[in-house]
Amino acid sequence: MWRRVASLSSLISSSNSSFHGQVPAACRLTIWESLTTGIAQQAKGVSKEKTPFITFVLGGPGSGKGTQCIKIVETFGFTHLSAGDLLRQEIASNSADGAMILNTIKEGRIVPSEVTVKLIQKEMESNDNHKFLIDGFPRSEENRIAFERIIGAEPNIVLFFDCPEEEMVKRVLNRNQGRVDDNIDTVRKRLKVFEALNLPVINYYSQRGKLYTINAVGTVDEIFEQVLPVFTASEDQEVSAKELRKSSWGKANRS
Ligand code: UP5
Ligand code: MG
Repeated sequence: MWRRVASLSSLISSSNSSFHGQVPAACRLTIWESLTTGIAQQAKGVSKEKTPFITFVLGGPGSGKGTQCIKIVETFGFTHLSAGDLLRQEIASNSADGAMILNTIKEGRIVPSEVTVKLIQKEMESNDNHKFLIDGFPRSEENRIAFERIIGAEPNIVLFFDCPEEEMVKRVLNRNQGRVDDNIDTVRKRLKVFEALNLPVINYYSQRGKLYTINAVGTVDEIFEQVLPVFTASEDQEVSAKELRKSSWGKANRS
């Protein structure tokens, strides 16, 4: 199994050539490390029998996060929590924070961390699934630290959809779903915020060996082909960790 993991690692490791931002070369995948970290920790802010398996899905506006999350859900049975969608639901429900959230999104800025993390926490708590795809979050170091403080967990995997700016702008402006932030002025602001605040988070996870960089140019299926092995490898690891626990339990009971 170790050898299999190592070979998968090299197959899906992030390559510098496909990165359009500033993530350094040291983006090697350490699947085993990221999985065992997740298995060892218990999320204090989410009371569950099973330890959550958390994937953060990052990338600039229009990089295809939501589109790929739908396919990951279909194939691997995750629960998809889009931070942007949760915030838009708050606006639609006329909650106390609705007006503030709407103004922040129109400006392409980041909603205060506490607000977003509480929405994510509520969804995680009320869901029976233990596998979560958290899409479009954390967007800043402050977001990341707030998540760790409130939820008490780190992600097992971080996916980064790496896409050139002109492609992201084209996709967002062609979307036509009536989003208040899908106009050229706000898109430019969103891109600036992404570069200034989200890239440091991506660098952080790269240094922690948790980052999987996906080249987000191509058809939806071509991009998903790169995503597949990340989760196939992690599923294998979940099974092997379970077997490991079972066999050490057996040994303990025999002695
Ligand atoms: N499309 C997708 N893949 C394609 C492909 N391979 N080829 C061609 N077209 C492709 O895709 C965008 C469009 O491109 C779609 O029309 C799709 O069909 C097409 P999508 O999958 O929706 O991309 P995604 O990366 O999800 O883009 P999105 O615009 O949702 O990303 P953002 O990160 O900008 O938006 P989000 O909803 O996460 O956040 C919006 C705002 O909320 C933020 O700007 C911020 O103000 C606020 N926010 C916070 O403050 N905090 C948070 O934690 C989250 C959000
Ligand atoms: Mg989205």
